[in-house]
Amino acid sequence: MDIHRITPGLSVAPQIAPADIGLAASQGFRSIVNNRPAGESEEQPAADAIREAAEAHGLDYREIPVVSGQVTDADAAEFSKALGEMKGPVLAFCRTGTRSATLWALSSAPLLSVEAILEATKAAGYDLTALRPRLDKLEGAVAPVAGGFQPQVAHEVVIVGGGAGGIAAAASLLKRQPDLDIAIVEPRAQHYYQPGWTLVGGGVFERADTMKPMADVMPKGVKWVRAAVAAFDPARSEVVLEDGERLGYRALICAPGLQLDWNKVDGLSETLGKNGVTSNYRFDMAPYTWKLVQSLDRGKAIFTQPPMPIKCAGAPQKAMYLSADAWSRAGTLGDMEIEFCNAGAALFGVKEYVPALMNYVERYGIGLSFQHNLTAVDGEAKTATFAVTGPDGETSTVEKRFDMLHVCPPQSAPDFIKSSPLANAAGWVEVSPETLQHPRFGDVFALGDACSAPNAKTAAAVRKQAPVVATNVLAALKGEAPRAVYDGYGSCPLTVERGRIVLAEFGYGGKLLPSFPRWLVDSQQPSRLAWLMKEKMFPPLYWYGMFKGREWLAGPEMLPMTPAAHEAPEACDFGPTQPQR
Ligand code: FAD
Ligand code: UQ1
Repeated sequence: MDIHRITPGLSVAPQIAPADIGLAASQGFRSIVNNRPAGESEEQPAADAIREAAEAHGLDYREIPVVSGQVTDADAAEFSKALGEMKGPVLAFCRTGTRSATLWALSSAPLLSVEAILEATKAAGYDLTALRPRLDKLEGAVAPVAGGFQPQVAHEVVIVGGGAGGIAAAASLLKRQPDLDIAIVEPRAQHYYQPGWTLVGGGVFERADTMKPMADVMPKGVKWVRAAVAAFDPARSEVVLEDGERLGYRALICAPGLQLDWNKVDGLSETLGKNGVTSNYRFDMAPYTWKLVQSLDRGKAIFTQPPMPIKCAGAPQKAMYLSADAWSRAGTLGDMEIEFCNAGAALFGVKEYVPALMNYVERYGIGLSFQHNLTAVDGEAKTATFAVTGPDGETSTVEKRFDMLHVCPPQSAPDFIKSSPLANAAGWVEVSPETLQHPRFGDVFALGDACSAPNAKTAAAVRKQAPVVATNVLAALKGEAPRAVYDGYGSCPLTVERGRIVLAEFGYGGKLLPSFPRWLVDSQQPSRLAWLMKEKMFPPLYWYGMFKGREWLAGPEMLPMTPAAHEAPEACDFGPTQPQR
């Protein structure tokens, strides 16, 4: 099969046979358009056989027959409409591919310049210079057809987000294929090392230690598109930027992080950063946590935790223990009343770590209030309101006074993800938890906080996810099934006191996955060595390990090649593939 790519959403080919359809599917095509009238020549395969093969492979199929040398504007309009309606990328064919290319050229003329059209078709192997007078007449003449092609740039891989997941995935891809064409779409000028914010709030790091210019973390060779993605058009393999520009891709990696929903708590945004209300979940606010801790020598401190999932589920407690430790060292702990108000029903989701944490809860005299969900804050009155769910399931409202309030905000998938075709019912980018490939769009992958995999949302998880995504994306680009699998690893270094950490490391189902032997770091006990790692080793592991493609202790587990994947190209579908063990 002789495929000529015109745009990321459309390729054209000379006559294809029913046997070619499986190969087309394995290369990522999701729809077939037949532009050849039936019975044009004797050797022409029956259209019905092609339709049946397409249907058998789950591809959309449509016939828009046009007579050679007589392509009409109405044909072009029908073709454009079909492209808008069918799943992409689309493979269109006729006897030589010229009619299909001509249909694209005519349908694109209202939107693209004539030069761009002629260049794109020439690059694909079709010289349509003879069409120039017709294209000149059409240029800009018709309002864009809904779903018609827009001017666009395309990359082999487009990554949404230049945070932990986006940069790590790019680094892992480049380690495997240094010349890969990758664009990262990221609007921010700064990259934040968020795991450091707990230590800023605990007076150990300066906030400047947790930030680098985005330009400095972009891997060499990657194109940084300084813009925000507004929408996804996975049927066409395109993302839409805020200004309406489109970016095409052969593989998409989504890593836009999650959204902090400050406004879901009434009055919170207005009072954050004053009146004793703070949060380590913000770069600019973490220093205020430490300032408050130092300035308080008596009174009531409340630490809140919203419903799961949140990023770094231990962070609300970490802020609390480090504050309590500081009051303890200052000799004022006895005059402080500390309360942990948690929307959930347990101190930590993996039961093995709870005893070590409870020791600290008792040592610091912390009151535990479960099923307490923060709903409102009145900064001036210094009161926090909670929706409290009782044992009978009934909800009541409880108001508490505070001198210091550390808020971990409610969190959800970014709005532009929630409203996209990539989202699952809960709003996250839907992925297979093992391969991190989208189950409906085989050229889409996701990692980090925005993906639906049920792991602990941490940078530690990203460190293990990035090599899995990189391996599977490269397989997908070759039309192969993904074979690298992620075990759900995530880690939460719980700073129980200044100088000691309970290093929780676990995978799917709460399975303990310690990186070190017990004699070195007993993960269920506070460890000095783990603190040393958090302070001295994890930042370089992040900046110079996972951002440089050095996959220390993070090599992905590979599934064996299935015989089918070896022998029959049509069996290694580019589409959704669950690993078979
Ligand atoms: P992020 O790193 O948040 O990056 C997302 C990126 O996407 C951002 O740069 C953003 O600008 C960009 N973006 C957003 N919208 C768009 C758009 N529309 N178009 C393009 N780009 C967009 N993890 C640990 O492993 N250990 C810890 O100790 C730890 N402690 C933490 C403590 C705190 C207080 C916090 C807040 C987090 C902590 N984490 C910790 C969690 C860790 O920081 C996150 O899990 C990790 O950063 C997730 O990476 P990500 O790439 O998914 O998201
Ligand atoms: C980790 O890999 C990581 O990201 C690089 C973190 O964030 C900075 C962490 O907090 C942790 C705990 C890990 C896990 C790494 C090891 C070696 C246990």
